[in-house]
This record gives sequence, structure tokens and C-alpha cells, in this order.
Amino acid sequence: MYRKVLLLLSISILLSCNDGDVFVSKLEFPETLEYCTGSDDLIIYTIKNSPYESLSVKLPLNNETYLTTEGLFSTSLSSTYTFNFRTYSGDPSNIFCNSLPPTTPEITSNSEANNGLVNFETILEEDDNDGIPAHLEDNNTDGDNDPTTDPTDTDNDGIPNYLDSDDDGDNVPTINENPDPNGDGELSDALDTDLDGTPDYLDVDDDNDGTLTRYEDTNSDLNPTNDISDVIIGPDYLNSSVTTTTIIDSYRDHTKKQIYTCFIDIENMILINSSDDTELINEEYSLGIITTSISNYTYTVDFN
Ligand SMILES: [Ca+2]
Ligand SMILES: [Ca+2]
Ligand SMILES: [Ca+2]
Ligand SMILES: [Ca+2]
Repeated sequence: MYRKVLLLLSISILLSCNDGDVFVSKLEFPETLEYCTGSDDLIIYTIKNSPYESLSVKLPLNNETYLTTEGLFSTSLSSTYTFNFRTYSGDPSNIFCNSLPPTTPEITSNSEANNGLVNFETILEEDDNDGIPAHLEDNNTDGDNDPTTDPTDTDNDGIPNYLDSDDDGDNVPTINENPDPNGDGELSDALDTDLDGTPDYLDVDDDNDGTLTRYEDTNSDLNPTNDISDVIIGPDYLNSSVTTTTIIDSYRDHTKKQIYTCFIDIENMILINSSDDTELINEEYSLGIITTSISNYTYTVDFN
């Protein structure tokens, strides 16, 4: 239910005037929010140019962590941390995130709420970005076509294949083991150097010379691709006539892409127009979404 409310693209707000008139005003703004951080505050805003209007909320700076932390969080509005609906004489694009706000455009009206609750709901989606679609990284032993349930973990490192950037744990990242040379999202052409029926990205001994790929790492830098005895043939882990063995029982750092989507709404607020004291009242208003993408999140994986 909470999500449904948040996803509404436009929200109607009951506008209740002092004289008792009640009518509906639509506040329709872009769903994608912007934000800026200052020395003390986090300012989240959205603007539009037809007419020139903005919605903004000022919050304590530590609220910024909610944007990249999974879960539900709430913070209260106050006389210091307010929600504002403003109209302008011109384009307000440069109003925000500016230590010295420009003198124009003028703010032609300002409505402010200093009570109510700002709610954050942040979800995280991750991808190993290894060139293989997630649904092809699961043996689907449970038959539900969902790689996240009963997931396959080829190297038993605790990272399921659909999130593992090195599926066979040989310290050559899957994307560098050519799982899909023609890039068509179908893996029948996956490189199988030793033609043993196991594609390189799932093969712990890629050249089938009896020495694990992970151990064909003479300089011990957790990267077998730069240990090359014969430049014509290439790395030793793909050269079956080279079996120099260096015991390496640890994994290179893994990487993944993270996308945090934070839905922000405001509940139980009363917006008061500073010039005529009209009140905009609403129970729950979907302010919008902030998306934060981390393309190369790096993390360590313990060797089992
Ligand atoms: Ca794994
Ligand atoms: Ca993978
Ligand atoms: Ca391999
Ligand atoms: Ca070799």
C-alpha cells in the first residue's frame, strides 16, 4: 500500500481556504528529484517551468544516508527543516544548490509546512555486470525461473552466480572469460579454450593442464591474465604446455553495480501560504524518486 501511494504520478491536494471554500489543486511535478548538500543541510527539490514552480524540502544532512541505505526511514519537519511550494517570476533552475542565490527570478509566492513527516523508502538492485543475463546464471533447480531463489553458486564462495563477477573463482573475471563473444545474450558461443564442455567462465582449469587457473599466477597479484611465458600463445592459464604452479588461495576483489531507488513522500503536512494564510492540507504526498547508481562497487570475498 505504501508503495502504491508513492508511485502515484500526480497527487491532488485539498486546498482549504480560510473562508471555508474547498477546492482541489493539482501539484504535478517531475517524479525525478534533485538534491544538493550544504554544510549542514540536505535540500531535495523538483522544479517545473510551466508555470515556474518548485517543491523543496530541507532536512538535516545526515538524511542523505537514507538515499543509499536499504529500508524505511522517517524524519520530522520543523520550523528549521521545512517543506516549501514556491512560485517564481522566471526559471528557478539556479535557485537551489547555490550558496549565493541569484536575485532573479523573484519568489512570487511561498507556502511552507513545518510539521509532518518525511518518509524515505529505499530499495537496492544489484547486478554483477559480467555480460550474462541474470536468468542465465541460474541452473533453475527449483524450476521457478527466478535466479534469486535457490541460486546457483558455482564456486561456493557464498556469492550466487547472478551477483558473482567471477563465477568460477579462478581470479579471471567472468566478463574477461568471454561468456558471450557475439553479445547476443545467448551463451552457446561461450569460449571453451580446452574444449572440455565447460565454458571458461565456469572452468577452474581453463587450459586443462592440471594446474588450476588461479594457481597460474606467478607474480601472485591475484590476476592470472598478466602471467605470460609465451607472448604468442598468451597467458599461462590458457597455455597447456606451461604448468608453473603458485598456490593462491584467495580471491581478487569482486565488483558489482548497485542501484538505489529512494521513494520520498510527506505525510500529515499543512502547507501555509505566507502571504494570504491559505492552507494546503494533505495526508500523504508522493514527492518523487531519487536514484543513485554505483557502477563499480568493489568488495572483498573470503576464500572458503
Ligand atoms: Ca559464486
Ligand atoms: Ca556472474
Ligand atoms: Ca575460468
Ligand atoms: Ca597453463
